[in-house]
Amino acid sequence: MNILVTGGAGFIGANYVRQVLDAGGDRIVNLDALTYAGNLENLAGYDENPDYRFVRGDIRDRDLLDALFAEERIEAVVNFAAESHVDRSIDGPREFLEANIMGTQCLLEAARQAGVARFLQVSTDEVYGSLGAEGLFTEASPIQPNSPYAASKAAADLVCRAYFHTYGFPVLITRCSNNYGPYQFPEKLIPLMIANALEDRPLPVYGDGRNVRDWLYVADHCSAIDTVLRRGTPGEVYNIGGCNEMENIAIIRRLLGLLEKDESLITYVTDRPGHDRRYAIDASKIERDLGWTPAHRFDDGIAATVAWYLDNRSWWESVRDGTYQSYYDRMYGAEGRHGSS
Ligand code: NAD
Ligand code: TDX
Repeated sequence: MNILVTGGAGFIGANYVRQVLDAGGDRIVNLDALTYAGNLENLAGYDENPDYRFVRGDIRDRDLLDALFAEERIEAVVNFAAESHVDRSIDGPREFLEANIMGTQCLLEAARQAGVARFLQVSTDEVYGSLGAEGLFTEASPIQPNSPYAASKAAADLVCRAYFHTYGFPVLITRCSNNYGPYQFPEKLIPLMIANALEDRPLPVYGDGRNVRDWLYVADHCSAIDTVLRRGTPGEVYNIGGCNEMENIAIIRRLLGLLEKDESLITYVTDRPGHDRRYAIDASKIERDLGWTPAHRFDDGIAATVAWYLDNRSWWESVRDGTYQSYYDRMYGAEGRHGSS
């Protein structure tokens, strides 16, 4: 297939591009705006692959999309492109709404006009809001987003839904739980804690540290996306998860253990506003209908992730300077919202 991957220079997109090109048999055009989160280092070595082309551009650029769909004879789209960090969305919601909602609509419209056969929207469990101590999100759970990021992803999902129902455009939606693994930008919990611990810097734990996330190794998310892209039923939503709920503080203690660092680095800071308490995914539909299950156990995935950050120190050190550093200071510095409490 000729696949347009958007946001393929980010964390999950780059892992997906690698996985598909390594498997062979498809051509990938990777369209990425290279925001602070996009990094071509994530695809180092793939530039020479004849089945791969990188294009720098925005999913809101309709003329560029029309040209790409025509010249590359795109048959399928996988839309990873998005602003993805909850804390940044609290700091500045507007770009999230513009990129994630209007960007998705622009991409949908261009793909529809071009007669694309499959359009997969990479969404998130955050569109369902927060769970109490019991229960799991199913595909039928109400959409109740709580952060500007989650609201922007929920709105994009609804636009996708409307394109299926109104135009019969073959949209598939996946909603995955928290990912971890190589190439994750060190603003997200796991890589941030690894990098800070390796530099003997404080590990900022929001609130009481007992919020629960359901962690999935990124390669498993990518294999699930690929399964849905090729075999999912248009118009359907598929939850993706690892059945691996953990409190943040337990993850942090595990990382400190693997890195042989002291727990005195743990620093409780002011909670994230509107912080969702618990996410947990019921992924029985994708298992039942498409036969997908995760291939990596958490113990193995987290050990591989820590090993990757140890082996690729120059990767995360270089993304921690410049723009990222000034953002980091604003969020966590003395006057930042997350200053120590
Ligand atoms: P990321 O922030 O690492 O990467 C996003 C990529 O999109 C970057 O390369 C960026 O340059 C690009 N991008 C942003 N805006 C763009 C635009 N307007 N046009 C073109 N490119 C643009 O994000 P990620 O963690 O890899 O997440 C990828 C997708 O998966 C997102 O849609 C996110 O909502 C979703 N998701 C993420 C997780 C997770 O745990 N990280 C879980 C479920 C779903
Ligand atoms: O410094 C921190 N301290 C802390 O306690 C950071 C960055 C996070 N946290 C907490 C907040 C959350 O409870 O850790 C948990 C995970 O935080 P993030 O890594 O920011 O992820 P989350 O907010 O759960 O959202 C992620 O999963 C769903 C991704 O960033 C989204 O893109 C995805 O849709």
